[in-house]
Amino acid sequence: MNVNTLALVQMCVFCIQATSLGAEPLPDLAFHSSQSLDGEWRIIIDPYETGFYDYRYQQRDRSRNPNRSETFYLDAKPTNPSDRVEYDFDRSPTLRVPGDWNTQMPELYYYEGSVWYRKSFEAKRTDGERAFLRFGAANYRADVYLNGSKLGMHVGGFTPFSFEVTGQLKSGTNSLVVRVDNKRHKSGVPTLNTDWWNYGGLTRSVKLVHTSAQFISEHRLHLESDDSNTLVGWVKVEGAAEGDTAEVVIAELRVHASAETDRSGLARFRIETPGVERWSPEQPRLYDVVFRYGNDSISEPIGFRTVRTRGKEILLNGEPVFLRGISIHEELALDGGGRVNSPAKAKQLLEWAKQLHCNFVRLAHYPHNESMTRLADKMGLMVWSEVPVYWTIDWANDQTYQLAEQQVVEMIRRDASRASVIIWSLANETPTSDARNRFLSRLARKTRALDPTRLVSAAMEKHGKRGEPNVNVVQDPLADIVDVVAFNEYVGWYDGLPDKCDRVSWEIPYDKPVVVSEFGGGAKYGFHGDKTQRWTEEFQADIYRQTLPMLDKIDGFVGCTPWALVDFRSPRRVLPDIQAGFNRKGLISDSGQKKEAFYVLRDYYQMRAADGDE
Ligand code: GCB
Repeated sequence: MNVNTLALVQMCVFCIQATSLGAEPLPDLAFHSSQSLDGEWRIIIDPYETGFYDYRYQQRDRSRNPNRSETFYLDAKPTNPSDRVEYDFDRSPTLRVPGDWNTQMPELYYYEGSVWYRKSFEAKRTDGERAFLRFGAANYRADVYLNGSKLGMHVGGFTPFSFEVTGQLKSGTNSLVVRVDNKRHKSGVPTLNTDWWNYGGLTRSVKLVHTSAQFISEHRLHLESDDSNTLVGWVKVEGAAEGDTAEVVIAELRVHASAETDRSGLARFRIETPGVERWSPEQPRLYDVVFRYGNDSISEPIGFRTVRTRGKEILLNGEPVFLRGISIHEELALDGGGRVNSPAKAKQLLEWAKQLHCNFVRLAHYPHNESMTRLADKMGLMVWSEVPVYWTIDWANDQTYQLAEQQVVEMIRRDASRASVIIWSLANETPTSDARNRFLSRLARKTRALDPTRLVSAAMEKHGKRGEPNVNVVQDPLADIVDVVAFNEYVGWYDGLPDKCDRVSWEIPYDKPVVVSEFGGGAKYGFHGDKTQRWTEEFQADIYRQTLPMLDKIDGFVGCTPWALVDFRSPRRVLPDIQAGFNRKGLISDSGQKKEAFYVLRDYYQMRAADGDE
C-alpha cells in the first residue's frame, strides 16, 4: 500500500499533547497481590472537555470552598441547596472494565474524545504497606485522580502503567476517576491514520496492588546460551539496602539460589540447572519460578529457551526453525465484539491459530493484552510483539520518539519473562527517509539495550524494480539494523493478480533470515464465484495457493504471517455489502466462519510441520 498519500490527508488538529515522559516508569507489579477494580464503572461522556472546567475557579472563589468544584475528578456532591454541581457519577450510566467503549454503547461506536470513568471502592490501609494502581492499558491518554488528587497521566494505548497511591489511599471508600481520551494525534504513536478501529476506554484490567515497603519490582531469568544449562538474570528490589538477600527458587529443578543486592537494589544470578528442559512449541515446558526478598514473594511460570540468528536462519534452542505464523489483531467481533478483553477470547484466537498448525503468531500492530502472551507460553506459540509505529509517524518530532520508546519499554518490561516472545517488532510499513531511519535506529538500539535476548525486526515494504515488472526488491536501510528482514508482500492483491506470483522473482540482498510479515486479500465469507472475481472466497484462496510456492523459492525464507486471522473492524473499509466497516482479509469471518483460504494455509502448514519444516 502506498502510504505517502496518506500523509497528505493527515490533519494537524491535535498536534500538542502533554505526556508522562521523562519519569522512570513505575514497576509493572503484575505479580503482586491485588484487588480487582474491574466491573461496572460510572461514566460521563465529555466531548467538550467540560470535566476540566471549574466555574468557581473562574470566579476566583475556589480558595473559599475548593471542594465544591465543577471538575469531574472531584466526584463532588452538593451538600446544601446553594451548591450547584452539574454532574453526578452516582446517577450516570456505566461501562464495563476491561472493555472498549465503542462496542458497549451505540452512541460511542465512532466516538473519539473524552470519557470520565469513576469507580468507588473500599480499601484498607495497612501500616508499612505500599499501594499502587495498575492499569493494564487505556487508549489513548489517561488522566488519573484518586480522592480528588491527580496521580498523573499516561499516554499510549496498549501497555500497562501504574501510580503509587500509598499517600492518597483511604481506609474506607475511595473515589478513583480516570479521564480517558482516545483522540488521534498527528504526533501520536500510532498517528492519525491506521487500518484498525480506534477503540477507546479502559480496555484492560485495573487493579489496586499492595506491596511491602520493599518489594521485587522486576526480574529476568534466561538461558545463557544454546548449549549451556546456566540461567542468568537479576532481581530488582525497590527500596532495598545494599547487601540484602534476594532469592530464586525453582523447586522442580532443585534450585534455591541467593544473591546480594547492590547499591541500586539489583541482585544478579547465575544458576546451574542441569536437566533444565527447553521451552519449544512442541514442548512448551514452563517452570514455577519463585522470586523472594524478605516478606515479598512472587511466582510465575517461566519457560527457558534461546533464540538467535545464524546467517539466513532463525535458531530456536540452537536448531533452525520455520515460523508457521498468522497475523492477529486484538479483536474478536463475536459476542458484541471489540477489543479482546477476556482470557477466553484470547484463547479463541490462539486456538484458531493452532488449528492452522501455526507455531508462531504476529500480534499486530501493538502489544496485545497479557493473556495472549501468557497463553502463547502455555500453548506453544512463538510470538512477534509489535509497537504501533505504523505508516507515517512524525519522525522528526522528539516527543513522538519518546512515546514510541516508552511503549517499547513498557512492552518489554511486561513480557520479558515470556518464552513465547521471540521477536520485538519496532514498526510496520514505514516509508524510508533520513528522519525515519534515525528514529528507528535509535529505537532498535534502545530495544537491544533493554533486552539482548530476543530478535529485533520490523515489517518493511517491498518495491518493484525499475524497468523489470516481475522483479520485486526489498531494500531498506532498516534491513541493515534488524535481525530478521520482514516485509509485507501482497502480490495478487495490491500488486497485480494472483497469477503474477508465478512470474515474480525476489531480490533481498541481506545475509539475514526473511519473514513475509503480510500477504493476503479480501473475501466476504459465503460469497462464491470464479477465482478471478475479487472478494470471493475463491479469489482469496487462489492468492494463498499462488503465493505459498512463490515464497518457498525466496532465499532465506524462514516463515510468514499472512494477513490476517480474522476479519477486523476498520473505518477505512467502506465498500458496501462486502466490507461494511470490516477489513475482510481474515481467514475467518467476523462471525467466526472459516473461509476457503483458511484450509489452504492449514494444509500448507500441516505439510511443512510433517516435513519437519526443512
Ligand atoms: C498492510 C498493513 C495492515 C493493513 C493491510 C491491508 O500492509 O500493515 O495494517 O490492514 O495492509 O489490509 O491493507
